[in-house]
Order: sequence, then structure tokens, then C-alpha cells
Amino acid sequence: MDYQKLKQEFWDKGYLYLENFFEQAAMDECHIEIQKHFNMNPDYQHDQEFLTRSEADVIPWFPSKDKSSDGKAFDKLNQNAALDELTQYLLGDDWRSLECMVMFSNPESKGQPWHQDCPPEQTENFNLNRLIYTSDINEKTGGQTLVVEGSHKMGLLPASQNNQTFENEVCLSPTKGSLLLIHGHAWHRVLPVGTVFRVSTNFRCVPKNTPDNVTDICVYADMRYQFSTKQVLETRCEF
Ligand SMILES: O=C(O)CCC(=O)C(=O)O
Ligand SMILES: [Fe+2]
Repeated sequence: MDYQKLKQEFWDKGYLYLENFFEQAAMDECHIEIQKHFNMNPDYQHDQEFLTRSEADVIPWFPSKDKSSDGKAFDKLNQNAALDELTQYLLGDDWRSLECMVMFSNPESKGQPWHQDCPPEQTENFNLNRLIYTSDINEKTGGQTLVVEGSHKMGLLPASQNNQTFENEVCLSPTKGSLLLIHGHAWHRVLPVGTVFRVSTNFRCVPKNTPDNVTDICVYADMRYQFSTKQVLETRCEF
């Protein structure tokens, strides 16, 4: 892999999409764990105001915190040498991995509205999403990921209602085994999900000197929301 070239591409576009980054067998192992978990516990963990206002329709699972799962399949991905090396090229020394989060969306759910994972006011304070897909996502399944190219350098996501379109938006259909890196300041969303559940696994990480809770406040087109306090901090656009 030409890491220098990939680094350039990531910093130009604010995202990087690499197919067949992981082996299919490793994806199957994780996917089986995911299915096992969500058949057992399909509960929403966000409160209702958040679900209604943000139109986010995802159920998170932290396999490493879960005593009923041994989490080995996910640990193996986290320790992948190429993933480590690529991250090091992008973020430099002393970057840190945050907790692995699996995000599950039910069939026919809304996906995710436009958002930035963390406020963009401090350019150097950001998270890096390292998203892994254990099954194909495409036009047939729905749930494709949209990213606005170059938006990690464009400051605040414009305030609006949630379904606007942007000039440089790119629609990605991640295949099983692919890796999608998204800068936390980039404007991104997930399209509505079709008849099969959707899942992505995120090994978020942060550069040196960035706090672990950098993604506690998320910027949506219509509000700023704080997860730890379950509070709408700012209403940006009334419905
Ligand atoms: O699941 C995806 O494709 C995107 C998820 C996302 O927005 C995030 O992890 O911040
Ligand atoms: Fe996000």
C-alpha cells in the first residue's frame, strides 16, 4: 500500500474508502457475533427526544464492554497491522484508539441525518472514524453512506432541516471487508435502510492531545446534541 498517497487523498477529501481491506472470513466471524447480540437485545439506548429530533436510528453495541461476548473477533480487527500503519500515517505519533462501537439499524429505519461527529471550531480537535463493513451495503440494501468531499475543511455543517443535498456529496456503497475512514469534521450521513438490517463497526481513534470524549457533542443540521447529558445544547433549525 502506498501510505503517502493514501494520506494525501485522505487529507484532500476528508475520507478514504478502501475495498477488500479485511479478509472475508474475519468479516464473517464478526457478523455472526453481531447477529447473535442483536437478536438477544434489540433495545434502543438513546432517549426518545434524541431519536425524534435527530432522526438517528441506530443502536450502539460496545463488544469489548460486553461480558457475554468474548470480543476476540473484534480485537483481531483492531490489531490489524495495516490498519495500524495507515492510522499512524494519517494521524502521526501517539494517536489513540477509542472503544470499538458496532452500530445496528433495523430494517426500514431512517439511517442517520447529516452530521459532524464533533464540533469543527477547533480544527485540530477531531476524531477519525475507521468504519468496517461486515456485509455489503448498496442500492439494493439501502443504508449507503454519503460524505461531502472536502467538507472537513469547510467548518460548520449548514443549519437546515435534515434531507438537504450538497454539491460535492459522494454516495458510497461499502462492500463486505471494506474500510471507510471519515474525518470527524466531514459532513456525512446514512441513507434510509431497506428490508434487511444494516450494520457498521467503528474503531474510532483520535490524534495526540485530543480528549477521549471529543465526540460527546455531535453537530446535526438542526441541533447540537450532547450524548453524556442527553441534552440538546443548541437548536439550529426549527421544524
Ligand atoms: O455507519 C456509517 O456508515 C457511518 C456511521 C457514522 O456516521 C459514524 O460512525 O460516525
Ligand atoms: Fe458520524
